[in-house]
Amino acid sequence: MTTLVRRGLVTAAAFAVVLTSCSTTHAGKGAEQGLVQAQQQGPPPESFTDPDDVNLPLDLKTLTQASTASTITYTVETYEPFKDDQADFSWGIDKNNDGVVDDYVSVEFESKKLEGKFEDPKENDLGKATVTRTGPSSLRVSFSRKLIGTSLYQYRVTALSDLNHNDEEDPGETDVAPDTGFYQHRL
Ligand SMILES: [Ca+2]
Ligand SMILES: [Ca+2]
Ligand SMILES: [Ca+2]
Repeated sequence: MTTLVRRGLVTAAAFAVVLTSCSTTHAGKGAEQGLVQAQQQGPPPESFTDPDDVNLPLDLKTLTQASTASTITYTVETYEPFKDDQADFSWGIDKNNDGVVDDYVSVEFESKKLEGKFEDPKENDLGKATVTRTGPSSLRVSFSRKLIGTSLYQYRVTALSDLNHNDEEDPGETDVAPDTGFYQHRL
């Protein structure tokens, strides 16, 4: 009887050890996978809504931001559909959060196609940005995270409807989001 109980105890103990080691292994793997996924995917994407507030072809509606370990991606959606040759968007990036825009991500129609750029305020080209149409009233632009270099920055978005076709941003031709300040983006 004593032996049986002991054996039973031993068996139970051994079983417990197996269970523990199993669950430890699983937890470790899960945590590792979670970490790798977090590194690849970054923080969850965020979405912002701008009001239907200008009487222009490009009226900003929804802006999103997302990031991975290597790439930052924005999308823009307007209230009305726009053609490629009407597209003129820029994301003014404030890298050091001092309220002054340092660089721009721009999407414009140039050489008969949509072109994305990462440039400084003097329009010096600092890197490329990849543009994709995602719908009749939306597009996506992505660029290397190295071009920003910090883990927290802010930006604001401008849509330009060049009503007088002078390739300049004139009063009454833009919709800006957010209406005041910046969107924060933590990478
Ligand atoms: Ca708007
Ligand atoms: Ca700045
Ligand atoms: Ca103009």
